[in-house]
Amino acid sequence: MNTMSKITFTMIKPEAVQANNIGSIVKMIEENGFRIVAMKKVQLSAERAGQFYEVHQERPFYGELVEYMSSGPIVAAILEKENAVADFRALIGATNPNEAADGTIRKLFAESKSKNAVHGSDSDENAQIEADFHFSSDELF
Ligand code: IDP
Ligand code: MG
Repeated sequence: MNTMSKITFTMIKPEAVQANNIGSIVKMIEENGFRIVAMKKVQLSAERAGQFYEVHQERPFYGELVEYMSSGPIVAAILEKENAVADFRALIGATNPNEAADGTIRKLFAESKSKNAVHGSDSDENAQIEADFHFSSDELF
């Protein structure tokens, strides 16, 4: 287990990809000191999206979330930085863009609480699980 929190996992969500915001979001990620270890554009099946968000399966928005996250391509990436998980959560802002701080990715690019532009891991353990879910070791650089 890496106690330095060197990596986090992110997805640029379907509405942000659809709105041609991949470049703007990646620019903010790099300008804030994150190194891109791996990155790819993929479309998740409903089954894969459901597996990814399995921890939320009892929440009322689970069905909507799975449908949304499989509705179009996403960009998945592994990011490296000291304190990566906490620093990336700070960069993306609150889940609800109406509550996100000025200058955060969600404040700038999110449409709503559900269509909120980006995912960010919430712990070192989940960052590793999520990275492993999307990437194999030969895709990491
Ligand atoms: P987070 O992405 O900020 O960590 P979580 O509570 O882990 O937020 O929720 C996962 C995702 O589920 C959110 O990013 C958002 O897309 C969606 N979501 C969260 N809460 C709601 C809600 O109340 N209504 C609809 N979608 C929601
Ligand atoms: Mg979360």
